[in-house]
Amino acid sequence: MPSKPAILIARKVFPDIVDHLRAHFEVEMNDTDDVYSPAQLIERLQGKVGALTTGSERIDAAVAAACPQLRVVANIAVGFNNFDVPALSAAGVLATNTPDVLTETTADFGFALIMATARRLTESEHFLRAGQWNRWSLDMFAGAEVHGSTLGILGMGRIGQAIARRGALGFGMKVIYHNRSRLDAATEAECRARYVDKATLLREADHLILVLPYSAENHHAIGAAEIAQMKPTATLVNIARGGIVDDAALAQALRERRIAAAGLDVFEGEPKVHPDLLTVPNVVLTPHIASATMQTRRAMAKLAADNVIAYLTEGRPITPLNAEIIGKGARE
Ligand code: 8YV
Repeated sequence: MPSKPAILIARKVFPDIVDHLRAHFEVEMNDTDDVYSPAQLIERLQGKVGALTTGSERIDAAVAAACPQLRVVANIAVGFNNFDVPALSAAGVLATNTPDVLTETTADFGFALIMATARRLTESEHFLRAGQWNRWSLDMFAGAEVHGSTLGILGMGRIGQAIARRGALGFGMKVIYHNRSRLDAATEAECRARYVDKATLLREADHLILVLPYSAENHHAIGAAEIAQMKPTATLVNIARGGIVDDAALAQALRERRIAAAGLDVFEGEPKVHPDLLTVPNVVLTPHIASATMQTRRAMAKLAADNVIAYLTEGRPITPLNAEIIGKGARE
């Protein structure tokens, strides 16, 4: 019997997803949560036709060239800035991501961070745990209103829209947004969101949340100059990607109270966190968990696996990023 084609799972995933893949492929899996070095990744990918990756594995022209049998890379993430998609297309490697299955869960978490940041949840908990709570006072940990305030959203894809709905319908917020391209009128109406330019967004938002994909153009889209345009009472939440915010500039602004507070789920160079962010009190810090419910993480892993299976068995991936190469230069 001919042996099955081989694939690599670059990070530990749920056992039943591995079994699902084993029905079709010889599966090699990184059984740890340690990220392969670039050299290890290339070594492990030798002879593999497919790979499941996460945001931590860089897949670019060098990887494609060093792994000539590789036909498909499936990211267990909606963001795909770890892929050089044009280079993969040029090399004939199909790339996929996991849109939709994480939208609502990630929007829930975005809202959790808005709430926690505005209402000083972790700062006040640390105070209590440290045994410092010995009396109550009228203005103790007084934060910013969320209901009825102005929610600013930078990046208005699926997740941005889901956050807009929560803000407008659940919290009676006035929602403004800025995006590379304006939404159609029906979607704007459904999200109850008004398009504004970036300067207006920065100036008017009481709570600004970042939900845009990372790209070289978006590097430090929020730096000292942008923070300076925000209200001193405003909060900033980043659930998008590290590198979109200049973390050093943000830490300084928080220390100097040039904005009230921030909530961060993603960091430049994570899992390292800028040391200055660890010492300012007015920031809520979480370790890149916006999509982390068991149900959603399972759905993401399943979709990535199904993309590999669908492409390698029938040539029809479910959520491709470069479908245009199929039949026109894709590796066979
Ligand atoms: C992932 C994310 O869990 O989907 C994304 O883009 O940021 C998270 O949901 C993370 O990137 C691991 O791949």
